[in-house]
Amino acid sequence: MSLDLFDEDDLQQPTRIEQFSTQAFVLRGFALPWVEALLTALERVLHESPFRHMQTPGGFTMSARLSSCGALGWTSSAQGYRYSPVDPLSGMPWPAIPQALLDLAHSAAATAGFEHFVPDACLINAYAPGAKMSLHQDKNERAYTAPIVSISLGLPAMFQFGGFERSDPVQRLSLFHGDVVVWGGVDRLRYHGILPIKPGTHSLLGEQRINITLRKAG
Ligand code: MD3
Ligand code: FE
Repeated sequence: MSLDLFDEDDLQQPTRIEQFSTQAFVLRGFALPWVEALLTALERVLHESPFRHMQTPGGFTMSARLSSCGALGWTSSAQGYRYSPVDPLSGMPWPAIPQALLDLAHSAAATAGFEHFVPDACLINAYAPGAKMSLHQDKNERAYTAPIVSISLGLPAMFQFGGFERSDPVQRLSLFHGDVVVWGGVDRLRYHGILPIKPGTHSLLGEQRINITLRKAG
């Protein structure tokens, strides 16, 4: 007699969900089946709207490079941050959000309990080793009822999430290639950031981390 330890059903791992706050979840490896499609889609988006460094309103240069796709993209200047329907680099509308990203975001949001998520803004951050994102709140979106879905690719990162004041204590969480974070509701306005990326080389993405966030901004 043989035990059927490797039944077909076992080949598709169930989603490992880690709840790190009331309405904040990490879906470990959720994006792995989509990675090839995502990288192909990203290549097309970045050809039209390449990564660029942004200036903060305080006059600093952000260490992560940024691009966007969707009806609204993120822009920043001495005047402040805002969502814009036009890419200031090309003078054209941002590229559409690729279908693979819409599907993944919808499915990840539903898995975390947020039904009917239809994003209209997608920010793409590229971190070289040493790049970071200081503690901040995401509060330029009009709809705080919608969640944000974040996809991590490439080098790992140490994510920080805090409270509702910058000075509140922070918890740390490691994010790896293929992890998807979904947060919304009561956790939507928490301060969060990324510690400086450690040097390394990822087998698919090389010396970088890419983070894709899908939002309902308009
Ligand atoms: C917020 N990006 O683009 S997203 C950003 O990994 C941004 O590039 C980071 O912050 C990045 O605005 C982090 C992931 C995230 C995860 C959990 C959160 C943000 C969160 C929980 C509460 C609030
Ligand atoms: Fe953020």
